[in-house]
Amino acid sequence: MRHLLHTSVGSGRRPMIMMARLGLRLRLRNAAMWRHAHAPMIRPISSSTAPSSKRNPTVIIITGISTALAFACVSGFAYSTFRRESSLSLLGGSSSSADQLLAPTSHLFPSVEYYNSLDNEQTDVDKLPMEEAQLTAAPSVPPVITRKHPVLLKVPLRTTTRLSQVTNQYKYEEWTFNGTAPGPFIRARVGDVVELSLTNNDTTGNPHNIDSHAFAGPGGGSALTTAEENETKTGRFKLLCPGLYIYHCAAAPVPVHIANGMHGLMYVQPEEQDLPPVDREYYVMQSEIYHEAPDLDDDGRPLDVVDFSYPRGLREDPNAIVFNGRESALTRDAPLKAKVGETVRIFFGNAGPNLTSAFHVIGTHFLNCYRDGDVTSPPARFVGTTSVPPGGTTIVDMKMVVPGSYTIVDHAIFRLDKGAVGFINVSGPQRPDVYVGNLPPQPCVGCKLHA
Ligand SMILES: [Cu+2]
Repeated sequence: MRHLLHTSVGSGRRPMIMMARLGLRLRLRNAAMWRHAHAPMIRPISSSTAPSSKRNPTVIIITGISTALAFACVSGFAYSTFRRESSLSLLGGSSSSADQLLAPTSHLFPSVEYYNSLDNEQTDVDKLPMEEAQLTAAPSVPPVITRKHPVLLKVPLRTTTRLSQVTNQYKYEEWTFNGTAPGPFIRARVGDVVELSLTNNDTTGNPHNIDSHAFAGPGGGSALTTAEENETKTGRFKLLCPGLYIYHCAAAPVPVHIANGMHGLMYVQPEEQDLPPVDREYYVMQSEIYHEAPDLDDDGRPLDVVDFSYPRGLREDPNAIVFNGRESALTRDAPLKAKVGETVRIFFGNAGPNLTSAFHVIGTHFLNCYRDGDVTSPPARFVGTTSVPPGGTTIVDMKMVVPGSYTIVDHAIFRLDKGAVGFINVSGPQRPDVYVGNLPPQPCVGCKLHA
């Protein structure tokens, strides 16, 4: 891979240099041809009539451009410093948490060099210390990994089915990893070797497997981990790339397994500098539910259990779009919590299977937005809404400045009527200097967006 990277860099630069040289040669040749053609018209400039360099229009233009560029650089730096200081000030003055969140991020780049070494080094797995992964169900996230060395990380996953109240109206048979949909959050460190064992306890007879976007190899691990009923399959996967990745079942028919709940998030921390610390970390996964109309009971009344609908999936017409597996998971059942002044991070994934999410939290900003789960490039700053495609992820950091209820939405906003709503309830003292009206706040009648 290093060879490939170097080759691509070299092969990218060489043609550019050759084209630049060719361009210069052509310009010189054209200039020579022009002088030859216009020779009688060109008169030598005597020293008495020659303009000084100050009067030479070319020099004046170049000098002017240079001065303007220098001024732009200096004023740009001053302005960006002013903007950052102003932003920090609005977020709570010299708050250390906001300051940490918005610290320069140039340290993130060495991960690319680390990738080259991981790619080329053979790991002696038998010499790695063994560790059991700490797995958490949404919306919980395992603690930050503080060790500075790779391990053989054991990740035991088990497939089961369960009947769940996925919408306020209907129950539905979910297909789960470790009893939850979405599956557990897996936290690892780049360089670790994940030993993933998949035990299939699904009594319906369906095979299952794991395709993790964090794994390098055909199928993302699916061909090595396909387990039939009551079978366990184990694979080892070296984590070469840091970032936030989706994992999902890829047994046929793949869309059905993903839509039925077999998906989750895996965060691979960079080798050295992880993301800046925050007060709270949460795990939120968006997904769609496609179901048939309910059957009728003996009395002609509709049942409260519904089955998967392949035709609706093909039409990309979900009955429900939900956060963390079911309608009300982050509203009535368990809204996320924070306090005024705290920093909150959401590891967000979009399991799809079909729709791109316009991920947004009403009333706040993503101070850092690690687009596409990329944690080695500098994050976007002060983002309002970010796109997350099916199979994609993002990581966003917020600071909760004003108390109240903040609404997690897919800003394709009709989807709130299909269940894509969650809350972050923030407690603490008011901040009338930031947010105030002439009367107390009053949610509008019938509003689904505000608690
Ligand atoms: Cu499956």
